[in-house]
Amino acid sequence: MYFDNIPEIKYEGPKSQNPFAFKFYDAEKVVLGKKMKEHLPFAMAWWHNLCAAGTDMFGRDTMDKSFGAEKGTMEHAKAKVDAGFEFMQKLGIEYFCFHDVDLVPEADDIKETNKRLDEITDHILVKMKETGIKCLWGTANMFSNPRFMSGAGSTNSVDVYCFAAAQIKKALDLTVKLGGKGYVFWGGREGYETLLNTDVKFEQDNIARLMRMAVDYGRSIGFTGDFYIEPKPKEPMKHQYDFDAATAIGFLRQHGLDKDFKMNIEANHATLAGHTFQHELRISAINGMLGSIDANQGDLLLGWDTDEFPFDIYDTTMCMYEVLKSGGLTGGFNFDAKNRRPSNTYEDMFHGFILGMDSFALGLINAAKIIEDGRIDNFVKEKYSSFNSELGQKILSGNTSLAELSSYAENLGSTNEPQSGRQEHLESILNAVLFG
Ligand code: XUL
Ligand code: CO
Repeated sequence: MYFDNIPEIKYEGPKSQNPFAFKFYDAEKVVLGKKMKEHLPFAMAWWHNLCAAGTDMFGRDTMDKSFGAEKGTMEHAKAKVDAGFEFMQKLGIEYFCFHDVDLVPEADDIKETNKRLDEITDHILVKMKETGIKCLWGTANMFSNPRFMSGAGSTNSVDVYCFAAAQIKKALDLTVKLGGKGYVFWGGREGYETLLNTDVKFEQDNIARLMRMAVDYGRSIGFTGDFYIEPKPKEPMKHQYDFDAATAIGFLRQHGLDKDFKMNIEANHATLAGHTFQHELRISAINGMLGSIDANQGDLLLGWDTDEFPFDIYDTTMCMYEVLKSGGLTGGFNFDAKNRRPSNTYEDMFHGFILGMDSFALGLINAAKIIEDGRIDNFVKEKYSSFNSELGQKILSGNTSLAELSSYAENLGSTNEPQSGRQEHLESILNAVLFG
């Protein structure tokens, strides 16, 4: 037991002052015909919760994530597994996500790393059977090792490209072994620092080739889940090719990968791209590619990826509005979030997840209210109702021409005005629904 002094976290309602209770997340509560826990398949990110200990550019670890073992050993890797499963069980979290090198200390030789990965995933499988906790998605970390300094799929080195291929192959093996629902590509080093030394087309085509090989290999070993691209515009690179959802979707279509891939949308990456979280979700959803979510939030005053636990209820509300309207996720809500550096105790780890899970539960409750209220949806429907006319229908079915539309316009004179967009009114409806 690693978290002896922390009880199982239960729902106690908004009035509860118990720091170790949910105020809004009530797993069994039914919202719009489904239990909260079914709407919100939450996942723990191995890297932030079990590995990251507060080191930043200016200072060392502030948190103790040794879990009683010497760091850099297989004992430590096992202690992380045991602590992680105890943590997830106490919170009622049913999924986890991992990078290959989150699980074990990376050896110099890839064969030795892979042996360690086999050993640790045997142990994880035992824990999964014991607890019923599942794997949401796996991925390969192709950004930390110095060999990836100029990219993985986008590298200029054939050798490095093969190292990337080897890591993806192994990470896919592990994802299948653990029954993962998805496999993520986050292109942390897939981009450039300067165009002076970069052949963008060469690099992008090579990334697509690597993804194609990953799909072929994954399908050949029985992986039936979704591949995901997780868009992010920058950091660590100055420019990253998977800039945002629209760019990534275009890339997938260009290379014939769109049937196998969906988006994993991260809130903080959306705002770094100059979009709202809701925008990225909407663009993915209307293209049939809203797969999974990295649930966190950024700080709009800072220009980097702060990976905070979600707290902004407007954001979680509009997120859940998009998710509900798109029919739910095939993936889940992975808390790609970490405690602030001075929040350095085990208790803080729980507080982070309680905050995040409550924020999404509130978002779900609010989004259901917006949909049940109907005024916003009706307004949008009504806004385009002029296209219900005979001529509007001809436009929508592609059965007219510029000449026909032009002669119609000539007969209109100056009488026709577009209707008000009523933004302020809609914003006030939103507030009334949320706080009324
Ligand atoms: C980095 C990030 C990653 C991905 C997985 O910004 O979000 O942790 O989620 O590689
Ligand atoms: Co992420």
